[in-house]
Amino acid sequence: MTKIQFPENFLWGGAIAANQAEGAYNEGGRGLVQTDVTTGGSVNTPRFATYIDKDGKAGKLASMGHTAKLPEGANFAILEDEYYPNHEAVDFYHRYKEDIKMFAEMGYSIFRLSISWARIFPTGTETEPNQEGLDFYRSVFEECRKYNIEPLVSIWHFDTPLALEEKFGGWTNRQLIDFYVKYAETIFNEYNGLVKYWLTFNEINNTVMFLDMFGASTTDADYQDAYQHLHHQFVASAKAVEIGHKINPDYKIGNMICGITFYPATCDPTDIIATEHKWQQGIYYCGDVQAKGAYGTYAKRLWQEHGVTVEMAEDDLEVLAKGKVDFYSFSYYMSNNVTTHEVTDKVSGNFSTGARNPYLEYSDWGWAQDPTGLQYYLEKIYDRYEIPLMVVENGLGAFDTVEEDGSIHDDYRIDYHRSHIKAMSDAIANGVDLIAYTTWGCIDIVSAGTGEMRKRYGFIYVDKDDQGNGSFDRTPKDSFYWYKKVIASNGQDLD
Ligand code: P53
Repeated sequence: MTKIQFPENFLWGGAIAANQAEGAYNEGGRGLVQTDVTTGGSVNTPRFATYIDKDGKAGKLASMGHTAKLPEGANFAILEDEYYPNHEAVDFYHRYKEDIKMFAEMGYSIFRLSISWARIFPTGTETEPNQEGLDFYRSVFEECRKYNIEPLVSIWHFDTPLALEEKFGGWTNRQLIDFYVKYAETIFNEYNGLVKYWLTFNEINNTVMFLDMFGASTTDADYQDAYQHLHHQFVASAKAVEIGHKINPDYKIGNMICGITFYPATCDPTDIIATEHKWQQGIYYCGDVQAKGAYGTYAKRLWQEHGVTVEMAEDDLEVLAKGKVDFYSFSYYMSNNVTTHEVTDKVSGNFSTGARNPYLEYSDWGWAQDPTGLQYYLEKIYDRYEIPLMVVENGLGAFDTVEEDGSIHDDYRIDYHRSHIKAMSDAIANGVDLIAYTTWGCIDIVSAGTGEMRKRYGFIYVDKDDQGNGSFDRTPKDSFYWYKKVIASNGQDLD
């Protein structure tokens, strides 16, 4: 076995997102976002976005999958008899000092969080930013700096202000580019000197990657919207990169891809091609634009397959070429099998689709646990772009049991991280320039996919259940003390 080896200045830490952690959804002048009108779900029940239709009647539509549309004349609404888990989330908004102190105790040198756009520009179109929102994040970043923790800031983590969704129809509307760029420019200026590392769009590729994984309900019109939506986000991201570098040439600005490793389920050559095409559609499509500054050669085929015409402004391609990211970041949870054959043993569970891999174990939510898939992804992507990489999400969503004495023995989570850290070390030994690892949900937060609390990722337990009951008290799990040792030994001590 290769010796575990991480570079001396490797950044260790954890990651959260504003809408899943902060709560305080109607405090500090914050505007609404989609998760504020989204109910809780479970592994088999979708989350629903709630609305009032033009006749004043309440309704709900499945919120994930990106293809559901509000009925004509309806408006998103918070309904009295529904429970919305993100409203309070885990109250990071009021408890960030306590939380960051615990991250520091684990030895973090980096902490990934997102800024909530709607705290800065509540409806997205204001001419002046909301001072209370700016002050909140300043205070969070100062708290990080107190402990020498480098903030890694996601500018957008699935949380476009709801008003932009309703009035402009969201990202299929080109006008969103300017609203986003203004927001990005505002925070680049505001936090100059406090923040160095930025990510433009969290899991930008979800918009297309999951389309054909949700089955036959997807239409060509959905593809048209998805590719247009993405083109606007690419231009917005590229413009933000250029402006960020002008504001501070030392800013390091990255992209963020939902990294799923795709394997052919059989060695039938048609499965090999289908798998390569899935990499192109799901993973490379966005990575190529953001890291190489141009659409891949296969993009035309992808558009043609669904009769898509991406509308571009005259200088868009030039903007993309000038707005290449400084590093490539991604989340990694699982691999997936691709096949052209009929699948009898299908994986179920939210977001995990395709043929079951008999060599792997699956989580309680159906996600394949595959550390070698992480090594594969790291080596493949580094070979393609040769720019520094960051793993900015990785973790195991699992049920935890609190023992009578209050301790939480989460050895399954420790095993998961241990094997993935080894995989990263193997990739580094093979020449990959990996610079950071932020585990997902350093603290328990609301699940994005299911809205559950019981799907826990944290090294810190939060006493809150799926109905919102609990003290919100924080307790270190066994993994907390384990990760502390890992960081202190720069990845050497994984026992
Ligand atoms: P949850 C799907 C597949 C892979 C990652 O997910 C995904 C999703 C969308 O849910 O999202 C990322 O909470 C995302 C985080 C999210 C995390 O993975 O559904 O960036 O916001 O919480 C884990 O278990």
